[in-house]
Amino acid sequence: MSKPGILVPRPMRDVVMRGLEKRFALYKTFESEDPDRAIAEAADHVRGAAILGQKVDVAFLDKLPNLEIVANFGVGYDNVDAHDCSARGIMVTNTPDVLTDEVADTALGLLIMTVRELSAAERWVRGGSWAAKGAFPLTKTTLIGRKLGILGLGRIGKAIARRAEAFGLEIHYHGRSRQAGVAYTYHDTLSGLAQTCDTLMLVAPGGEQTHHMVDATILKALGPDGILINIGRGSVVNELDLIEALSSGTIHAAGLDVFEHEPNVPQALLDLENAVVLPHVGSASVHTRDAMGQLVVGNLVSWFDTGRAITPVSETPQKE
Ligand code: 8YV
Repeated sequence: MSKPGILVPRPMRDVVMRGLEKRFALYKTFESEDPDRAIAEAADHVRGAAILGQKVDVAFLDKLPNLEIVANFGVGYDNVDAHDCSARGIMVTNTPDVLTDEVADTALGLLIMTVRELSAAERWVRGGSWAAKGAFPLTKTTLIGRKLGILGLGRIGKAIARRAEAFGLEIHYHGRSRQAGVAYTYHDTLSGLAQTCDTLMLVAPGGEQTHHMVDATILKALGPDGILINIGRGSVVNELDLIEALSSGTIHAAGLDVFEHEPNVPQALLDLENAVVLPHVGSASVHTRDAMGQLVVGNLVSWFDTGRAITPVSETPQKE
């Protein structure tokens, strides 16, 4: 029997390429000078796709009449229109769990960097200011006694909460519904959460439902001592409102791993001393990215061996 065809529109980690090459006929259309033509030529043979960030929408699906499964590299899959896939009977998988601890660790690191101004402090040493000017100014904010509000208490949100508990923070959350078996304080609105807390940790997925949820009103509710951390998706925050809030002192500081138009970060944000910016590195260790890659391969192999995926997304549940 011929090997199932897998579309790989963008280069992926070695662990993915090697894993897929063993089992499938790969269509690495990024190698073509005309990727659109390469996709059209491969289309009839393609039964699966390994996806890294690019849009999987109706236009994409229309090109691939025999597609059975979209294996997304990443836990977030706002790049994939999972409802359209579901309507066509196409399985969608993501890479949960294997990145939870890495992203939660990064989130706590970013929070401490932001509250204690650690990137500015490092620049102080490297720029010679320690020797030239003396001690780095005391930070106006401390982690001690903060009230942490988490938007999106999923697997990663809970791992962040567990770590934050160890730091002695009081934990609150907002999400679509109150969660059973969770001792943290639930708020049924985001503005209620922001009003109560001085630290807001965004772990929400991207997509229409969360687009610009954090805007001028929420930032005002967070207040002048407020710290905003975004480890989820840039689209959740209205970046212009955030720049204004940071410039005017509406909130104290922000730590951002994700942005609205990655990899582009507005110059106005880069110019602000009270913004700590990271280049979307939440899960970005070799260990964790390899584990994510293995799960992409595992989902495709499992699908074509057994008709079952390992980690289907909620819109395309496994049929029993
Ligand atoms: C990756 C992520 O940056 O898993 C996610 O949702 O945002 C990150 O782990 C992404 O998968 C693209 O490499």
